[in-house]
Amino acid sequence: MIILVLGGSGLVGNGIRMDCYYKTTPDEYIYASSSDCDLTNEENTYTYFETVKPDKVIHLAAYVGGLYRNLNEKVQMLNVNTAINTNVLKACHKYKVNRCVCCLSTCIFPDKTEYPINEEMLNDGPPHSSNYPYAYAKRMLSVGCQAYNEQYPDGCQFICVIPTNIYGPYDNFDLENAHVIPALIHKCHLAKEANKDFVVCGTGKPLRQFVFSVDIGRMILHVLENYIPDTNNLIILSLDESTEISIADVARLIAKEYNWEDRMRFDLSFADGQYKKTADNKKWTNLFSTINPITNIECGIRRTVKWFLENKNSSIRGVNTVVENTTDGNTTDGNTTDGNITDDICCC
Ligand code: GFB
Repeated sequence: MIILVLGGSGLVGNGIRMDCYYKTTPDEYIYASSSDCDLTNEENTYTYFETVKPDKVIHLAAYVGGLYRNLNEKVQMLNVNTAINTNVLKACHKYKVNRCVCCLSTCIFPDKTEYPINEEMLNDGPPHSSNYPYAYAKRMLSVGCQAYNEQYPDGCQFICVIPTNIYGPYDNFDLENAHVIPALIHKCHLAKEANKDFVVCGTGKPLRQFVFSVDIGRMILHVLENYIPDTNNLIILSLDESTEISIADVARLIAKEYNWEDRMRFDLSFADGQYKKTADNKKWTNLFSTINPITNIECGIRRTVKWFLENKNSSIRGVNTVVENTTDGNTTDGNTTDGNITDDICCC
């Protein structure tokens, strides 16, 4: 079997690479980055699928970023993601792929809603104002998956996984565009080096559920292999809602790794974005109780800081490689996966 991982050179693509559980599989995994194929271009996408002839696809390619990139690049978030998703679904159908797992994010759910959020609540209202273009582009991806599944029941089976905030090695650590954990790891590192304050954006009050990239990699592989489609092909991937943590506490865990807690302060001139998006993982635990995310936030942050320090002089996105407007799941192009994939990443 050929498993094609689109956006495979990024955070989640490497999470899949680093997962021990499925390493024994006889399948051939192809990790594609935007330097292998421009998925915003229909012809390029078809040519690439014709060449690779994938049996199954894991679709991670997206134009993504943290809160501040979403606030500053609304048009790209909508247009680039819509183009990619349209071409990927068309190609999976045209080249008779038998199963495609697409990756969304819990920011797609309504902002004004009951908590915890579950898979049935997707269209109960608009997403948060800070990221609606990205959220609607991802909602349209789930609409596309449903439409193909209903019109071509014997065709490619499309499934959508919906992770909470993901973090880990091989992330984008760009100071402006990155998500909160990689951005703060980079900022705290620079602050300590320069003997300056470690500045956290906003009030630190918002709450998030974080899941480690290797755990998400395993969960996605499990869905690819074992998920039996039901009426609603959506499944939230998350730790339990009791693991929800404030941004201030996350920042403290990062500062602790640098022994720089006393120099932490908040810059209230920055936006807080969505206050919370508490997700319910009951559908997952009911279906797959044996495969649960195992990495707690303390351990995950310690491993990500360790990876950052070990690789800061080689190619880390957003640190010493220019973050181009690529679509590899917020990665820069090419050789980021050449970083040393050490097995010690697998066990805490
Ligand atoms: O991870 P993040 O950028 O995304 O930000 P969201 C989370 C929170 O961290 C916000 C605070 O409340 C920020 O104010 N924060 C503090 C920081 N310091 C920093 C910093 O230096 N950088 C960043 N980025 N945040 C995204 C969506 O929302 O979640 C995306 O916009 C995607 O589309 C992603 O869904 C998973 O969790 O707010």
